[in-house]
Amino acid sequence: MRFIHTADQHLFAPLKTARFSDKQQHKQRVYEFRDTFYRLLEYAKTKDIDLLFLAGDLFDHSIINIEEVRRMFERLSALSAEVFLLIGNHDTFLHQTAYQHLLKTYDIHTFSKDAPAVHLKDVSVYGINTADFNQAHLNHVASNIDTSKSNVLLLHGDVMNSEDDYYLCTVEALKRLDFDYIALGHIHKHQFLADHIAYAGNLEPLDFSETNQKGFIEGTLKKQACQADFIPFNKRSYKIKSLTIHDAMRLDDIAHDIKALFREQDRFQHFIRVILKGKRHESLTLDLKALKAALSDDFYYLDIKDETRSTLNLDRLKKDYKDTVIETIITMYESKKSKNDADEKALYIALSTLLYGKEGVQ
Ligand SMILES: [Mn+2]
Repeated sequence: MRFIHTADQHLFAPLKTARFSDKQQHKQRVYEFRDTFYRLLEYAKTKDIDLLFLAGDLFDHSIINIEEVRRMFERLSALSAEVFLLIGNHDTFLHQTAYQHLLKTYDIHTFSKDAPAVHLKDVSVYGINTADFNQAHLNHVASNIDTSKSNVLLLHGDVMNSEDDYYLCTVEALKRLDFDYIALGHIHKHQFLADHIAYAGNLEPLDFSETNQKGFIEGTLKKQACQADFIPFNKRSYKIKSLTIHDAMRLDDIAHDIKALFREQDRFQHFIRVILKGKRHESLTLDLKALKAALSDDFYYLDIKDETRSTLNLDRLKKDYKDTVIETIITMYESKKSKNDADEKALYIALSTLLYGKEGVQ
């Protein structure tokens, strides 16, 4: 039997940490999450998938529209595959009666504490929702399986870091159980913990903390010989590169080099962050807004971080500009008790503007 294991779609999540510059782009991205999931369902049809495992956090609980959920379930029920939905820590609203009713209406298999198993002809699928998990319950479920059939377990939580709020148990404990495949959700980085135990990861990355490839797991379920592979599937990626500049470079040169870091198809497709490092000339105000604006037609999404150092020498300036506002500003900065990055940035912008004026991008 062919299966697909996917998790953590976080559909309709507000994507607060991705820092979109405009509302339209944010909205487009929210719908891309859904569209990638729909694309996966189309893929499942073409591959004659028998079993679709949704290992939790299909939705994100913040703001959800029941009609969107209903339409999603309608799509799922149109598949010839049997669909199994586990409830993670982000979509606990699915425990509510209205949603449980919808799931039933659309023939989507779910799990509860009292009914953790779905028995089909050759396979039994078990699931413990995040809210229902405890070790004794897992042991109880595992001890009652029929080992003459193929058995699958769906779980949503952490099995690597015992400090996580949703820690379940160790990987070793899972390996000791008699399941032929264990489909995990919660950790967004896809990984195999054994040949038959895997996190699928999420389908589309949420923000710059998720730069690894995204996708799902496709496999063939066999008694004690499960074969499964990761399939890349995301539409967009988050990519981070650094650019070391030198003090002879002006804003135009920097803009040119930022663009040259990426292939054209990547610039127009992905979320890109460039970290500027190295030394900038003391006369250069690194106006990131101006730089981004100059490159806005060349990138789908561009974020620039400034970690450069100025060639300005504060001690020399204090001497050269004694009894002027320049000396005053430097002295004020130096006497400030708790200084942060923003203070330093403000100081250098003020000084280079006073000394050299402001520069734009041609
Ligand atoms: Mn989760």
